[in-house]
Amino acid sequence: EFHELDKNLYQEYLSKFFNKFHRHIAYGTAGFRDDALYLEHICLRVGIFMGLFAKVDNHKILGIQITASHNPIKDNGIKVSDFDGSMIRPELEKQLEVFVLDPNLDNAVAELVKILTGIQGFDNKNQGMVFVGQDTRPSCPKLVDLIEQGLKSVGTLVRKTGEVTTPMLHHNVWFFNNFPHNLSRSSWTEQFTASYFNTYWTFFNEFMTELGFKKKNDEHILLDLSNGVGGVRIGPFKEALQQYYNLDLINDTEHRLLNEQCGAEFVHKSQDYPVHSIEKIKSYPDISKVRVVSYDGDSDRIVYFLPRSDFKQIDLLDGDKMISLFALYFKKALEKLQTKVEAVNKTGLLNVDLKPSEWVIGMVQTPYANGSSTIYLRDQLKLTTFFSPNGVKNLHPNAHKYDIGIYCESNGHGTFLVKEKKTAELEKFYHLRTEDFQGTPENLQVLKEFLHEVKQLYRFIRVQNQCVGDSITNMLCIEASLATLNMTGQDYLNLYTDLKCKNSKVTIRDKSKLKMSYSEDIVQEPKEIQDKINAIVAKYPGSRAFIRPSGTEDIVRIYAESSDSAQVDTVINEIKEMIFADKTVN
Ligand code: G16
Repeated sequence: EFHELDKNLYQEYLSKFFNKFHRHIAYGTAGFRDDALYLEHICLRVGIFMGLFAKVDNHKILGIQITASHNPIKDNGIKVSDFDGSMIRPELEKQLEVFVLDPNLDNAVAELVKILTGIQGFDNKNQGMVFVGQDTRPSCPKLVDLIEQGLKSVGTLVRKTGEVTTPMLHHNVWFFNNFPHNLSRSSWTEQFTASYFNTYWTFFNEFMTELGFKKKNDEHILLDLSNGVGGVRIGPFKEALQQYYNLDLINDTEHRLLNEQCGAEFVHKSQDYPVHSIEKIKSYPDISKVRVVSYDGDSDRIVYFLPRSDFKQIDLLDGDKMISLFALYFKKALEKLQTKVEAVNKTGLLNVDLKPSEWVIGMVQTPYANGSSTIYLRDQLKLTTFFSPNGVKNLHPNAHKYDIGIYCESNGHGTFLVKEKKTAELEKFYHLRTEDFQGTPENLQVLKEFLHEVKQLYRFIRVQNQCVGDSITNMLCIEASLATLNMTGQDYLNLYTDLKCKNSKVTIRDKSKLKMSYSEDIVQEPKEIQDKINAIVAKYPGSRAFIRPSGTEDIVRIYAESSDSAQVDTVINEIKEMIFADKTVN
Protein backbone atom coordinates (compact mmCIF):
# COMPACT_ATOMS: atom_id res chain seq x y z
CA GLU A 1 0.00 0.00 0.00
CA PHE A 2 1.51 3.29 -1.00
CA HIS A 3 -0.41 6.08 0.70
CA GLU A 4 -0.45 9.51 -0.87
CA LEU A 5 1.48 8.35 -3.92
CA ASP A 6 -0.09 9.93 -6.94
CA LYS A 7 -0.50 6.78 -9.01
CA ASN A 8 -0.98 8.62 -12.29
CA LEU A 9 2.10 10.72 -11.76
CA TYR A 10 4.02 7.64 -10.73
CA GLN A 11 3.00 5.78 -13.89
CA GLU A 12 3.93 8.76 -16.02
CA TYR A 13 7.46 9.00 -14.62
CA LEU A 14 7.86 5.25 -14.59
CA SER A 15 7.07 4.86 -18.29
CA LYS A 16 9.13 7.92 -19.19
CA PHE A 17 12.10 6.45 -17.36
CA PHE A 18 11.83 2.94 -18.71
CA ASN A 19 10.88 3.77 -22.27
CA LYS A 20 11.91 7.11 -23.61
CA PHE A 21 14.93 7.87 -21.48
CA HIS A 22 15.97 4.48 -20.34
CA ARG A 23 19.68 4.15 -20.11
CA HIS A 24 21.97 2.76 -17.51
CA ILE A 25 21.78 5.09 -14.55
CA ALA A 26 24.06 3.81 -11.84
CA TYR A 27 24.77 4.79 -8.26
CA GLY A 28 28.06 6.47 -9.15
CA THR A 29 30.94 8.07 -7.28
CA ALA A 30 28.61 10.16 -5.15
CA GLY A 31 25.09 8.81 -5.66
CA PHE A 32 22.79 9.25 -8.66
CA ARG A 33 23.67 12.10 -10.97
CA ASP A 34 22.41 13.06 -14.40
CA ASP A 35 20.54 15.69 -16.35
CA ALA A 36 17.75 16.74 -13.98
CA LEU A 37 15.20 15.68 -16.64
CA TYR A 38 16.01 12.03 -16.03
CA LEU A 39 15.78 12.09 -12.26
CA GLU A 40 12.02 12.27 -11.57
CA HIS A 41 11.41 8.56 -11.34
CA ILE A 42 14.66 8.04 -9.46
CA CYS A 43 13.64 10.59 -6.83
CA LEU A 44 10.31 8.87 -6.21
CA ARG A 45 12.06 5.54 -5.86
CA VAL A 46 14.85 6.86 -3.62
CA GLY A 47 12.11 8.39 -1.43
CA ILE A 48 10.37 5.04 -1.10
CA PHE A 49 13.66 3.24 -0.45
CA MET A 50 14.85 5.67 2.21
CA GLY A 51 11.35 5.81 3.72
CA LEU A 52 11.48 2.06 4.28
CA PHE A 53 15.10 2.08 5.46
CA ALA A 54 14.21 4.80 8.00
CA LYS A 55 11.91 2.28 9.70
CA VAL A 56 14.99 0.71 11.24
CA ASP A 57 14.74 3.30 14.02
CA ASN A 58 11.75 5.11 15.48
CA HIS A 59 13.84 7.84 17.08
CA LYS A 60 16.61 8.54 14.62
CA ILE A 61 16.75 10.25 11.24
CA LEU A 62 18.26 9.67 7.80
CA GLY A 63 19.24 12.31 5.25
CA ILE A 64 18.86 12.99 1.54
CA GLN A 65 20.50 15.88 -0.30
CA ILE A 66 19.44 16.97 -3.77
CA THR A 67 22.57 18.32 -5.44
CA ALA A 68 24.85 17.72 -8.39
CA SER A 69 27.74 19.45 -6.67
CA HIS A 70 30.39 20.34 -9.27
CA ASN A 71 28.26 19.48 -12.34
CA PRO A 72 26.66 22.07 -14.64
CA ILE A 73 23.45 23.73 -13.51
CA LYS A 74 21.21 21.60 -15.75
CA ASP A 75 22.27 18.45 -13.91
CA ASN A 76 21.12 17.33 -10.53
CA GLY A 77 21.72 14.42 -8.23
CA ILE A 78 20.88 12.59 -5.03
CA LYS A 79 23.27 11.99 -2.14
CA VAL A 80 22.07 9.90 0.78
CA SER A 81 23.17 9.79 4.40
CA ASP A 82 23.10 6.80 6.73
CA PHE A 83 22.17 7.03 10.44
CA ASP A 84 25.77 7.89 11.41
CA GLY A 85 25.87 10.91 9.07
CA SER A 86 28.28 9.33 6.59
CA MET A 87 27.33 8.15 3.11
CA ILE A 88 24.98 5.18 2.95
CA ARG A 89 26.53 1.81 3.90
CA PRO A 90 27.99 -0.04 0.88
CA GLU A 91 25.65 -3.06 1.01
CA LEU A 92 22.62 -0.78 0.69
CA GLU A 93 24.24 1.34 -2.01
CA LYS A 94 24.11 -1.60 -4.43
CA GLN A 95 20.58 -2.42 -3.29
CA LEU A 96 19.49 1.16 -3.89
CA GLU A 97 20.61 0.88 -7.49
CA VAL A 98 18.78 -2.43 -7.96
CA PHE A 99 15.67 -0.92 -6.35
CA VAL A 100 15.64 2.09 -8.64
CA LEU A 101 16.16 0.04 -11.78
CA ASP A 102 13.51 -2.62 -11.13
CA PRO A 103 10.52 -1.81 -13.41
CA ASN A 104 8.16 -3.56 -10.99
CA LEU A 105 7.78 -1.52 -7.80
CA ASP A 106 6.02 -4.23 -5.77
CA ASN A 107 8.79 -6.63 -6.60
CA ALA A 108 11.45 -4.11 -5.68
CA VAL A 109 9.77 -3.38 -2.35
CA ALA A 110 9.40 -7.07 -1.50
CA GLU A 111 13.11 -7.65 -2.16
CA LEU A 112 14.09 -4.60 -0.13
CA VAL A 113 11.94 -5.54 2.85
CA LYS A 114 13.63 -8.96 2.88
CA ILE A 115 17.00 -7.24 3.20
CA LEU A 116 15.86 -4.66 5.73
CA THR A 117 14.40 -7.39 7.92
CA GLY A 118 17.98 -8.53 8.43
CA ILE A 119 18.87 -5.13 9.94
CA GLN A 120 18.31 -4.93 13.67
CA GLY A 121 15.41 -2.67 14.63
CA PHE A 122 13.55 -2.78 11.34
CA ASP A 123 9.81 -2.92 11.75
CA ASN A 124 7.38 -1.93 9.05
CA LYS A 125 5.14 -0.43 11.73
CA ASN A 126 7.89 1.99 12.83
CA GLN A 127 7.64 5.58 11.74
CA GLY A 128 10.91 6.75 10.21
CA MET A 129 12.00 10.30 9.59
CA VAL A 130 14.19 11.74 6.86
CA PHE A 131 15.71 15.21 6.49
CA VAL A 132 15.77 16.41 2.89
CA GLY A 133 18.12 19.21 1.87
CA GLN A 134 18.85 20.81 -1.47
CA ASP A 135 21.30 23.08 -3.26
CA THR A 136 20.35 26.17 -5.31
CA ARG A 137 19.58 24.50 -8.67
CA PRO A 138 16.23 25.47 -10.26
CA SER A 139 15.32 21.78 -10.63
CA CYS A 140 15.58 21.17 -6.87
CA PRO A 141 12.06 22.05 -5.65
CA LYS A 142 10.39 19.61 -8.00
CA LEU A 143 12.83 16.81 -7.17
CA VAL A 144 12.48 17.46 -3.44
CA ASP A 145 8.70 17.18 -3.81
CA LEU A 146 9.07 13.83 -5.52
CA ILE A 147 11.39 12.57 -2.79
CA GLU A 148 8.83 13.76 -0.25
CA GLN A 149 6.04 11.90 -2.03
CA GLY A 150 8.09 8.74 -2.03
CA LEU A 151 8.88 9.03 1.69
CA LYS A 152 5.32 9.80 2.71
CA SER A 153 3.92 7.00 0.59
CA VAL A 154 5.39 4.49 3.04
CA GLY A 155 4.40 6.49 6.10
CA THR A 156 7.78 8.08 6.83
CA LEU A 157 8.00 11.64 8.17
CA VAL A 158 9.84 14.31 6.20
CA ARG A 159 11.54 17.51 7.26
CA LYS A 160 12.57 19.72 4.38
CA THR A 161 15.54 21.81 5.40
CA GLY A 162 15.68 24.11 2.38
CA GLU A 163 19.01 25.18 0.92
CA VAL A 164 21.84 23.67 2.92
CA THR A 165 25.34 22.55 2.03
CA THR A 166 25.78 18.79 1.70
CA PRO A 167 28.04 18.61 4.77
CA MET A 168 25.44 20.52 6.83
CA LEU A 169 22.87 17.89 5.96
CA HIS A 170 25.24 15.11 6.99
CA HIS A 171 26.23 17.00 10.13
CA ASN A 172 22.65 17.33 11.25
CA VAL A 173 21.93 13.65 10.81
CA TRP A 174 25.07 12.80 12.79
CA PHE A 175 24.39 15.38 15.47
CA PHE A 176 20.77 14.46 15.98
CA ASN A 177 21.41 10.72 16.12
CA ASN A 178 24.65 10.70 18.06
CA PHE A 179 24.53 13.52 20.56
CA PRO A 180 22.68 13.55 23.84
CA HIS A 181 19.82 16.06 23.70
CA ASN A 182 16.25 16.12 24.83
CA LEU A 183 14.70 17.24 21.55
CA SER A 184 12.26 15.14 19.66
CA ARG A 185 12.50 14.73 15.91
CA SER A 186 9.60 17.09 15.38
CA SER A 187 10.97 19.82 17.64
CA TRP A 188 14.31 19.82 15.84
CA THR A 189 13.85 23.03 13.88
CA GLU A 190 15.80 26.12 14.92
CA GLN A 191 18.53 23.90 16.24
CA PHE A 192 19.06 22.55 12.76
CA THR A 193 21.08 25.44 11.38
CA ALA A 194 22.35 26.72 14.73
CA SER A 195 23.89 23.39 15.67
CA TYR A 196 26.18 23.34 12.66
CA PHE A 197 27.62 26.79 13.30
CA ASN A 198 27.83 26.37 17.07
CA THR A 199 29.50 22.97 16.95
CA TYR A 200 32.43 23.95 14.78
CA TRP A 201 32.78 27.65 15.46
CA THR A 202 32.87 27.20 19.25
CA PHE A 203 35.93 24.98 19.08
CA PHE A 204 37.67 27.04 16.40
CA ASN A 205 37.15 30.21 18.38
CA GLU A 206 38.48 28.64 21.57
CA PHE A 207 41.44 27.25 19.65
CA MET A 208 42.40 30.62 18.18
CA THR A 209 41.82 32.49 21.45
CA GLU A 210 44.04 30.06 23.35
CA LEU A 211 46.68 30.48 20.65
CA GLY A 212 46.53 34.24 21.13
CA PHE A 213 46.06 34.66 17.39
CA LYS A 214 45.89 38.30 16.25
CA LYS A 215 44.41 39.51 12.98
CA LYS A 216 47.07 40.62 10.50
CA ASN A 217 45.82 43.78 8.84
CA ASP A 218 47.74 43.32 5.59
CA GLU A 219 46.59 39.72 5.02
CA HIS A 220 43.45 38.89 3.05
CA ILE A 221 41.44 35.77 2.41
CA LEU A 222 39.21 35.79 -0.64
CA LEU A 223 36.51 33.15 -0.60
CA ASP A 224 35.10 31.89 -3.94
CA LEU A 225 31.79 30.08 -3.37
CA SER A 226 31.26 28.80 -6.93
CA ASN A 227 27.88 30.60 -6.94
CA GLY A 228 26.56 27.60 -5.05
CA VAL A 229 24.72 26.85 -1.86
CA GLY A 230 27.75 27.76 0.25
CA GLY A 231 26.92 31.40 -0.48
CA VAL A 232 23.54 30.94 1.19
CA ARG A 233 25.03 29.51 4.37
CA ILE A 234 28.40 31.19 4.84
CA GLY A 235 26.94 34.31 6.57
CA PRO A 236 27.47 33.47 10.25
CA PHE A 237 30.97 32.15 9.56
CA LYS A 238 31.91 35.19 7.51
CA GLU A 239 30.81 37.50 10.28
CA ALA A 240 32.55 35.52 13.01
CA LEU A 241 35.76 35.04 11.01
CA GLN A 242 36.22 38.80 10.58
CA GLN A 243 37.74 38.97 14.06
CA TYR A 244 40.69 36.90 12.84
CA TYR A 245 40.89 37.58 9.09
CA ASN A 246 40.08 40.16 6.45
CA LEU A 247 37.64 37.99 4.57
CA ASP A 248 35.95 38.90 1.29
CA LEU A 249 33.50 36.82 -0.72
CA ILE A 250 33.31 36.29 -4.47
CA ASN A 251 30.90 34.21 -6.56
CA ASP A 252 28.56 34.00 -3.60
CA THR A 253 25.15 35.06 -4.91
CA GLU A 254 24.85 34.57 -8.69
CA HIS A 255 23.28 31.15 -8.45
CA ARG A 256 22.41 31.05 -12.15
CA LEU A 257 26.18 31.02 -12.81
CA LEU A 258 26.70 27.97 -10.60
CA ASN A 259 30.18 26.43 -11.12
CA GLU A 260 30.70 28.59 -14.23
CA GLN A 261 34.41 29.23 -14.50
CA CYS A 262 34.73 29.49 -10.75
CA GLY A 263 34.83 27.29 -7.68
CA ALA A 264 36.97 24.36 -6.60
CA GLU A 265 36.41 22.10 -9.62
CA PHE A 266 37.19 24.85 -12.11
CA VAL A 267 40.29 26.05 -10.24
CA HIS A 268 41.58 22.53 -9.70
CA LYS A 269 41.07 21.32 -13.27
CA SER A 270 42.08 24.50 -15.12
CA GLN A 271 44.72 25.62 -12.57
CA ASP A 272 43.55 29.12 -13.39
CA TYR A 273 41.86 32.15 -11.82
CA PRO A 274 38.06 32.18 -11.37
CA VAL A 275 37.42 34.06 -14.59
CA HIS A 276 35.10 36.86 -13.47
CA SER A 277 36.99 37.59 -10.27
CA ILE A 278 40.40 38.44 -11.62
CA GLU A 279 39.87 42.21 -11.24
CA LYS A 280 38.87 41.77 -7.63
CA ILE A 281 41.98 39.66 -7.00
CA LYS A 282 44.17 42.28 -8.65
CA SER A 283 42.73 45.03 -6.47
CA TYR A 284 44.63 44.04 -3.31
CA PRO A 285 47.62 46.26 -2.56
CA ASP A 286 50.00 43.40 -1.71
CA ILE A 287 49.13 40.28 -3.66
CA SER A 288 51.72 38.21 -1.80
CA LYS A 289 49.53 38.51 1.30
CA VAL A 290 46.38 37.16 -0.37
CA ARG A 291 45.16 33.61 -0.37
CA VAL A 292 42.13 32.56 -2.35
CA VAL A 293 39.90 29.72 -1.18
CA SER A 294 37.52 27.99 -3.61
CA TYR A 295 34.58 25.79 -2.56
CA ASP A 296 32.56 23.68 -4.99
CA GLY A 297 28.82 23.95 -5.71
CA ASP A 298 27.62 22.14 -2.57
CA SER A 299 30.57 23.06 -0.33
CA ASP A 300 32.06 19.67 0.26
CA ARG A 301 35.30 20.34 -1.59
CA ILE A 302 37.96 22.97 -1.09
CA VAL A 303 41.18 24.12 -2.74
CA TYR A 304 43.34 27.13 -1.93
CA PHE A 305 45.54 29.05 -4.32
CA LEU A 306 48.07 31.85 -4.16
CA PRO A 307 47.87 34.42 -6.96
CA ARG A 308 51.17 35.15 -8.69
CA SER A 309 52.27 38.75 -9.20
CA ASP A 310 51.98 38.49 -13.02
CA PHE A 311 48.44 37.07 -12.70
CA LYS A 312 49.20 34.57 -15.46
CA GLN A 313 49.28 31.46 -13.34
CA ILE A 314 48.22 30.38 -9.88
CA ASP A 315 50.01 28.36 -7.24
CA LEU A 316 47.49 25.68 -6.38
CA LEU A 317 47.17 24.23 -2.89
CA ASP A 318 45.03 21.17 -3.60
CA GLY A 319 43.59 18.36 -1.50
CA ASP A 320 46.98 16.62 -1.31
CA LYS A 321 48.57 19.77 0.14
CA MET A 322 45.73 20.10 2.61
CA ILE A 323 46.16 16.62 4.05
CA SER A 324 49.93 17.09 4.11
CA LEU A 325 49.37 20.15 6.28
CA PHE A 326 46.99 18.22 8.56
CA ALA A 327 49.50 15.38 8.77
CA LEU A 328 52.24 17.80 9.78
CA TYR A 329 49.96 19.43 12.34
CA PHE A 330 49.02 16.09 13.92
CA LYS A 331 52.54 14.72 13.87
CA LYS A 332 53.95 17.76 15.65
CA ALA A 333 51.00 18.00 18.05
CA LEU A 334 51.37 14.34 19.07
CA GLU A 335 55.14 14.67 19.53
CA LYS A 336 54.74 17.75 21.66
CA LEU A 337 51.95 16.21 23.69
CA GLN A 338 54.11 13.14 24.37
CA THR A 339 56.85 15.29 25.93
CA LYS A 340 54.28 17.20 28.00
CA VAL A 341 52.73 13.93 29.25
CA GLU A 342 56.15 12.71 30.40
CA ALA A 343 56.88 16.02 32.08
CA VAL A 344 53.54 16.27 33.90
CA ASN A 345 53.77 12.72 35.15
CA LYS A 346 57.02 13.64 36.91
CA THR A 347 55.28 16.42 38.87
CA GLY A 348 52.96 14.06 40.68
CA LEU A 349 50.10 16.51 40.11
CA LEU A 350 48.41 14.23 37.59
CA ASN A 351 48.83 10.65 36.50
CA VAL A 352 48.30 10.74 32.73
CA ASP A 353 48.02 7.46 30.85
CA LEU A 354 48.00 8.98 27.34
CA LYS A 355 50.52 7.55 24.86
CA PRO A 356 50.32 9.95 21.89
CA SER A 357 53.58 8.64 20.40
CA GLU A 358 51.82 5.31 19.78
CA TRP A 359 48.90 6.78 17.84
CA VAL A 360 48.96 5.68 14.23
CA ILE A 361 48.41 8.35 11.61
CA GLY A 362 47.32 6.82 8.28
CA MET A 363 47.07 8.71 5.02
CA VAL A 364 44.54 7.60 2.39
CA GLN A 365 44.97 8.87 -1.15
CA THR A 366 43.80 7.98 -4.65
CA PRO A 367 45.83 7.49 -7.84
CA TYR A 368 45.13 11.17 -8.62
CA ALA A 369 47.39 12.17 -5.71
CA ASN A 370 50.38 14.14 -6.86
CA GLY A 371 53.42 11.83 -6.63
CA SER A 372 55.33 14.46 -4.63
CA SER A 373 52.70 14.45 -1.90
CA THR A 374 53.02 10.71 -1.38
CA ILE A 375 56.82 10.99 -1.17
CA TYR A 376 56.48 13.81 1.36
CA LEU A 377 53.99 11.89 3.53
CA ARG A 378 55.71 8.52 3.31
CA ASP A 379 59.40 9.43 3.24
CA GLN A 380 59.60 12.75 5.03
CA LEU A 381 56.82 12.51 7.60
CA LYS A 382 57.24 8.69 7.74
CA LEU A 383 53.52 8.01 7.75
CA THR A 384 51.57 5.01 6.52
CA THR A 385 50.08 5.72 3.11
CA PHE A 386 47.28 3.72 1.52
CA PHE A 387 45.72 3.95 -1.95
CA SER A 388 42.00 3.59 -2.46
CA PRO A 389 39.72 3.94 -5.48
CA ASN A 390 38.40 7.42 -6.19
CA GLY A 391 35.29 8.64 -4.39
CA VAL A 392 34.90 9.69 -0.81
CA LYS A 393 32.70 6.64 -0.20
CA ASN A 394 35.84 4.52 -0.76
CA LEU A 395 38.37 6.68 1.06
CA HIS A 396 36.27 7.24 4.16
CA PRO A 397 36.05 3.60 5.36
CA ASN A 398 39.75 3.10 4.71
CA ALA A 399 40.61 6.11 6.87
CA HIS A 400 38.60 4.57 9.72
CA LYS A 401 41.30 1.93 10.13
CA TYR A 402 43.77 4.30 11.80
CA ASP A 403 43.80 6.20 15.10
CA ILE A 404 43.94 9.31 12.95
CA GLY A 405 42.95 8.62 9.35
CA ILE A 406 43.49 11.54 7.00
CA TYR A 407 42.10 11.36 3.49
CA CYS A 408 41.45 13.61 0.57
CA GLU A 409 41.21 13.51 -3.17
CA SER A 410 43.41 15.96 -5.04
CA ASN A 411 40.24 17.79 -6.03
CA GLY A 412 39.77 18.80 -2.38
CA HIS A 413 37.20 16.29 -1.17
CA GLY A 414 38.17 14.80 2.16
CA THR A 415 38.42 15.10 5.92
CA PHE A 416 40.18 13.44 8.83
CA LEU A 417 38.74 10.87 11.19
CA VAL A 418 39.90 10.35 14.76
CA LYS A 419 38.88 7.21 16.64
CA GLU A 420 36.19 8.04 19.18
CA LYS A 421 38.19 6.25 21.86
CA LYS A 422 41.19 8.50 21.23
CA THR A 423 39.07 11.64 21.24
CA ALA A 424 37.53 10.52 24.55
CA GLU A 425 41.02 10.05 26.02
CA LEU A 426 41.77 13.70 25.27
CA GLU A 427 38.35 14.93 26.35
CA LYS A 428 38.96 13.70 29.92
CA PHE A 429 41.34 16.64 30.39
CA TYR A 430 39.23 19.24 28.65
CA HIS A 431 37.52 20.53 31.78
CA LEU A 432 40.58 20.53 34.05
CA ARG A 433 42.02 23.91 35.06
CA THR A 434 45.46 24.63 36.46
CA GLU A 435 43.85 26.93 39.06
CA ASP A 436 42.21 23.93 40.71
CA PHE A 437 45.59 22.33 41.53
CA GLN A 438 48.09 23.11 44.23
CA GLY A 439 51.82 22.70 43.83
CA THR A 440 55.08 24.53 43.24
CA PRO A 441 55.04 27.27 40.59
CA GLU A 442 57.36 25.11 38.39
CA ASN A 443 55.09 22.10 38.60
CA LEU A 444 51.99 24.18 37.97
CA GLN A 445 53.68 25.61 34.88
CA VAL A 446 54.38 22.08 33.60
CA LEU A 447 50.75 21.18 34.23
CA LYS A 448 49.57 24.30 32.43
CA GLU A 449 51.63 23.46 29.37
CA PHE A 450 50.30 19.90 29.32
CA LEU A 451 46.71 21.09 29.58
CA HIS A 452 47.32 23.61 26.80
CA GLU A 453 48.59 20.92 24.42
CA VAL A 454 45.98 18.33 25.20
CA LYS A 455 43.08 20.77 24.98
CA GLN A 456 44.31 22.32 21.75
CA LEU A 457 44.55 18.90 20.12
CA TYR A 458 41.07 18.05 21.35
CA ARG A 459 39.67 21.34 20.06
CA PHE A 460 41.34 20.91 16.69
CA ILE A 461 39.71 17.50 16.27
CA ARG A 462 36.33 18.99 17.18
CA VAL A 463 36.67 21.75 14.57
CA GLN A 464 36.40 19.12 11.84
CA ASN A 465 33.21 17.67 10.37
CA GLN A 466 34.09 13.97 10.36
CA CYS A 467 30.99 12.81 8.45
CA VAL A 468 32.10 13.85 4.96
CA GLY A 469 34.44 16.35 3.32
CA ASP A 470 33.35 19.86 4.32
CA SER A 471 34.71 23.06 2.77
CA ILE A 472 33.89 25.22 5.79
CA THR A 473 35.40 23.01 8.48
CA ASN A 474 38.39 22.15 6.32
CA MET A 475 39.04 25.87 5.87
CA LEU A 476 38.88 26.35 9.63
CA CYS A 477 41.28 23.42 10.17
CA ILE A 478 43.70 24.71 7.52
CA GLU A 479 43.75 28.15 9.14
CA ALA A 480 44.11 26.63 12.62
CA SER A 481 47.06 24.53 11.38
CA LEU A 482 48.78 27.46 9.68
CA ALA A 483 48.32 29.61 12.78
CA THR A 484 49.71 26.92 15.11
CA LEU A 485 52.67 26.09 12.87
CA ASN A 486 53.25 29.81 12.26
CA MET A 487 53.19 29.30 8.50
CA THR A 488 52.35 31.73 5.71
CA GLY A 489 50.57 30.77 2.49
CA GLN A 490 53.97 30.53 0.83
CA ASP A 491 55.26 28.16 3.55
CA TYR A 492 52.17 26.05 2.97
CA LEU A 493 52.92 25.92 -0.76
CA ASN A 494 56.54 24.99 -0.06
CA LEU A 495 55.75 21.92 2.05
CA TYR A 496 56.80 20.07 -1.10
CA THR A 497 56.99 20.90 -4.79
CA ASP A 498 54.20 19.41 -6.88
CA LEU A 499 55.02 17.41 -9.95
CA LYS A 500 53.46 19.07 -12.99
CA CYS A 501 50.13 17.44 -13.64
CA LYS A 502 46.99 17.72 -15.70
CA ASN A 503 43.45 16.36 -15.54
CA SER A 504 41.82 16.13 -18.92
CA LYS A 505 38.76 14.37 -20.29
CA VAL A 506 37.48 12.65 -23.38
CA THR A 507 34.05 11.39 -24.40
CA ILE A 508 33.73 7.84 -25.70
CA ARG A 509 30.81 5.91 -27.10
CA ASP A 510 30.14 3.86 -23.98
CA LYS A 511 32.32 4.39 -20.93
CA SER A 512 30.87 1.30 -19.23
CA LYS A 513 33.00 -0.78 -21.66
CA LEU A 514 36.06 0.08 -19.58
CA LYS A 515 36.63 -2.41 -16.76
CA MET A 516 39.03 -1.08 -14.16
CA SER A 517 41.32 -2.51 -11.47
CA TYR A 518 40.40 -2.06 -7.76
CA SER A 519 42.36 1.18 -7.46
CA GLU A 520 40.86 2.33 -10.77
CA ASP A 521 44.13 3.28 -12.45
CA ILE A 522 44.60 0.20 -14.66
CA VAL A 523 42.25 -0.71 -17.51
CA GLN A 524 41.66 -4.45 -17.30
CA GLU A 525 39.34 -4.58 -20.28
CA PRO A 526 39.90 -3.91 -23.15
CA LYS A 527 43.42 -4.93 -22.26
CA GLU A 528 44.91 -3.38 -25.42
CA ILE A 529 43.99 0.07 -24.12
CA GLN A 530 46.17 -0.38 -21.05
CA ASP A 531 48.99 -1.78 -23.20
CA LYS A 532 48.84 1.31 -25.37
CA ILE A 533 48.83 3.64 -22.33
CA ASN A 534 51.87 1.79 -20.94
CA ALA A 535 53.66 2.18 -24.26
CA ILE A 536 53.02 5.93 -24.32
CA VAL A 537 54.15 6.42 -20.70
CA ALA A 538 57.29 4.33 -21.31
CA LYS A 539 58.43 6.81 -23.94
CA TYR A 540 58.61 9.57 -21.31
CA PRO A 541 60.64 8.37 -18.33
CA GLY A 542 59.49 9.86 -15.03
CA SER A 543 55.94 10.34 -16.21
CA ARG A 544 52.82 8.59 -14.88
CA ALA A 545 49.40 8.49 -16.50
CA PHE A 546 46.10 6.65 -16.36
CA ILE A 547 42.52 6.88 -17.56
CA ARG A 548 39.35 6.24 -15.60
CA PRO A 549 35.62 6.51 -16.43
CA SER A 550 34.01 9.26 -14.35
CA GLY A 551 31.29 8.23 -11.92
CA THR A 552 29.60 11.62 -12.04
CA GLU A 553 29.81 12.73 -15.68
CA ASP A 554 29.52 10.99 -19.03
CA ILE A 555 33.26 11.23 -19.72
CA VAL A 556 36.53 9.39 -19.30
CA ARG A 557 39.15 11.23 -17.24
CA ILE A 558 42.82 11.28 -18.27
CA TYR A 559 45.49 12.08 -15.69
CA ALA A 560 49.20 12.60 -16.31
CA GLU A 561 52.09 13.89 -14.23
CA SER A 562 55.80 14.45 -14.71
CA SER A 563 58.48 16.91 -13.61
CA ASP A 564 58.19 18.49 -17.05
CA SER A 565 54.96 20.29 -18.01
CA ALA A 566 55.49 19.94 -21.79
CA GLN A 567 55.80 16.20 -21.26
CA VAL A 568 52.51 16.16 -19.34
CA ASP A 569 50.77 17.78 -22.31
CA THR A 570 52.36 15.36 -24.76
CA VAL A 571 51.33 12.31 -22.73
CA ILE A 572 47.75 13.60 -22.36
CA ASN A 573 47.48 14.36 -26.09
CA GLU A 574 48.88 11.02 -27.16
CA ILE A 575 46.49 9.16 -24.88
CA LYS A 576 43.56 11.23 -26.18
CA GLU A 577 44.46 10.47 -29.80
CA MET A 578 44.91 6.81 -29.03
CA ILE A 579 41.42 6.63 -27.43
CA PHE A 580 39.80 8.46 -30.35
CA ALA A 581 41.36 6.01 -32.77
CA ASP A 582 40.65 2.87 -30.75
CA LYS A 583 37.93 0.75 -32.30
CA THR A 584 37.13 -1.22 -29.12
CA VAL A 585 35.71 1.82 -27.30
CA ASN A 586 34.84 4.16 -30.15
C1 G16 B 1 32.11 13.68 -6.44
C2 G16 B 1 32.66 12.71 -5.44
C3 G16 B 1 34.15 12.83 -5.38
C4 G16 B 1 34.74 12.65 -6.77
C5 G16 B 1 34.08 13.59 -7.77
C6 G16 B 1 34.48 13.28 -9.19
O1 G16 B 1 32.38 14.98 -6.01
O2 G16 B 1 32.07 12.96 -4.19
O3 G16 B 1 34.62 11.85 -4.49
O4 G16 B 1 36.10 12.87 -6.79
O5 G16 B 1 32.68 13.47 -7.70
O6 G16 B 1 34.18 11.94 -9.44
P1 G16 B 1 34.37 11.27 -10.85
O7 G16 B 1 35.83 11.38 -11.16
O8 G16 B 1 33.90 9.87 -10.68
O9 G16 B 1 33.56 12.08 -11.83
P2 G16 B 1 31.26 16.07 -5.97
O10 G16 B 1 31.90 17.20 -5.29
O11 G16 B 1 30.91 16.34 -7.41
O12 G16 B 1 30.14 15.44 -5.20
